[in-house]
Amino acid sequence: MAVEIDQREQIITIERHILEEQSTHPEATGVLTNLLYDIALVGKVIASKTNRAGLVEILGRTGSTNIQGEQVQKLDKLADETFFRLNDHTGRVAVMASEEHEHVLPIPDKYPAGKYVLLYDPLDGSSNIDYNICLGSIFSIYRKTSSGRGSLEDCLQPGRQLVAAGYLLYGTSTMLVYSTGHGVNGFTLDPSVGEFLLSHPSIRMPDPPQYYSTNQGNEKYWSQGVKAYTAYLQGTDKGSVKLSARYVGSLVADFHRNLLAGGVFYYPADTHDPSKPQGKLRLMYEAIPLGFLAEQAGGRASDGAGDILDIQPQTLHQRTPFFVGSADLVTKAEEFIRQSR
Ligand code: AFP
Repeated sequence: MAVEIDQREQIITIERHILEEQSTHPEATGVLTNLLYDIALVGKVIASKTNRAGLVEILGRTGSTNIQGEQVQKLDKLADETFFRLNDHTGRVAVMASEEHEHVLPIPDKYPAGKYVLLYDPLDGSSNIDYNICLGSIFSIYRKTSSGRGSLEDCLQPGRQLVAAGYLLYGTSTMLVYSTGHGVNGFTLDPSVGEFLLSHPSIRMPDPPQYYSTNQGNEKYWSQGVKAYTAYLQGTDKGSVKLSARYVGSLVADFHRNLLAGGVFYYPADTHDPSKPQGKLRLMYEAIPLGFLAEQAGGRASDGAGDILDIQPQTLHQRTPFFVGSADLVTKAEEFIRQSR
């Protein structure tokens, strides 16, 4: 008896998707393709650890060793090492920088240095670990511009020079969302087969937007412009929008929701901590890669004055006010801030 094959939906693995993207670039050598595979693997490894995060206590902690005789490590350190160790020896990367380290991470001399620069925030939202709330990893890839094995200068490139960026979301399922500058695609990990499958092709931020996301506990430290903007988002004035508030406190989760539902996330400059007048978030590890994805999905990202992607970074860990999401809402934030100056 002939069996009918359901042809309504294609099942596309991340490998196939990346390869198909590569085939549209005849000049491509496959190095970026393989680097993206490597990052998908990083995501699978970190997801397998975050899934077991709550079990550490149950499985036993003898000093710093668990019952399998493995070293018990903090998840953020483990995620950081996973990124580095899966990418240090491949010959694809020239230098790395991690949100967890003060200085750039050179490729060990025993391994060949490649042509790409990899920046990552290995486990964003780590203060949520103990509460079983979504975490994420964020990555950015640039081309090496210096002639050596990779340097700080290679890492300090503006977002307009990005080759690719994306994030892993460790939530109710694990997702990888990335862009190489040709739109944004999202993949969901099927844990039974260990493959990321294309679940969210060609993501565009929908209109009208639904949510605003910010830590409103900081409101008293905000400028008049940001306070007025927030009132606008809440619909308190005539002619303003009326959005619901949602805030997880894990940037990847907040960004992901607004990417799919439409909305704006902001972490403005504030007067809360005089050592961080630019707010909390990092330009290189958080704002630039997510800003790139927002633009690729039809949205925008700004520091309140202009596009995040136009900023020339000065230091690896510099902070920036960050407004990201639906284009109109980000532009509106800039207007409110400009008018209150
Ligand atoms: P942690 O990694 O320390 O939890 O910080 C997370 C984060 O960098 C980002 O993911 C959140 O959007 C933001 O900080 C939350 O900051 P607040 O706790 O000040 O709201």
